[in-house]
Amino acid sequence: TEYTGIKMEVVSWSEAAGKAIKDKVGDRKVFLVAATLRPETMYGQTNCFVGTQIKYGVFAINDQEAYVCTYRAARNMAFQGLTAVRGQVNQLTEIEGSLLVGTKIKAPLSINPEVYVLPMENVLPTKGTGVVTSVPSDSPDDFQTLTDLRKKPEFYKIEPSWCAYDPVPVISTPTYGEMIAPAVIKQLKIQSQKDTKQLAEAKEIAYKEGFYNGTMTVGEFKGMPVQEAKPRVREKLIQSGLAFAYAEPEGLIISRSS
Ligand code: ZZB
Repeated sequence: TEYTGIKMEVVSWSEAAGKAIKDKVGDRKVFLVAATLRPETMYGQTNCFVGTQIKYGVFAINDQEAYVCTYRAARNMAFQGLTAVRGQVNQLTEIEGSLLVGTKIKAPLSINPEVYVLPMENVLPTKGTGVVTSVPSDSPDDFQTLTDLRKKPEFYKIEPSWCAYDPVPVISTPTYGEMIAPAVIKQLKIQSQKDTKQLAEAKEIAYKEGFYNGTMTVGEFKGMPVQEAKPRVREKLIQSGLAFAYAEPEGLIISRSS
């Protein structure tokens, strides 16, 4: 699987993450790195998700930059030539996902340029980087999780202001209008992020609908079919240093339909 690694620069750490990380990274800029298959939706990012129980590492990529992701992802990146020394993983420290919640980060290309890190129950430690950028307009998982968090912020131990950004329309389709994810969530009568079976079906529908029938409604490629805009947005992100190509070795992937 060929992902795009989105570099979300830390603007301010949560109190707990600040204590755990600040003096461990030297002068490096630190980025949470999200793996996405939908670079064209980055205009609509409203937050970012981590798994509260997942162990993340902070990895030195070189003397200037450090990435926050799972060890597994850092190792793959090292073998894809993204680190100063090929194949070499330099872990500066480790941190649990729960402590990252509340950190403020930059969201490349997004209408909301700075967003917060929030908890999601269904983040898989075995896929991508373990960091998921959230586009609730086009990802049913993201829409449902954001809805859950907004209903019960105390339960999820978050400040209401961290999940205050509304979904931003990015893609329109003839069948689902200007926001696919909330429409599919409603159609399948999904109630919570615990409805994982229906959410997998919703994701499948949303992927197909967006890719084959979607038209961009924002950004530089507004009016263009998603199929044509997707590689262009990706290229633009990579050229401007906001993202990089990240491949996941075949056979280790939890398949989309499973
Ligand atoms: C932004 C985005 C916008 C995404 C969208 C999807 C959609 P797949 O197809 O199963 O490989 N993701 C990435 N890593 C993880 C993880 N560790 N655990 C859970 N979810 C993860 O899934 C790839 C997509 O799943 C990625 O693309 C990411 O969310 C999420 F509008 O990034 B995506 C209809 C989907 N729309």
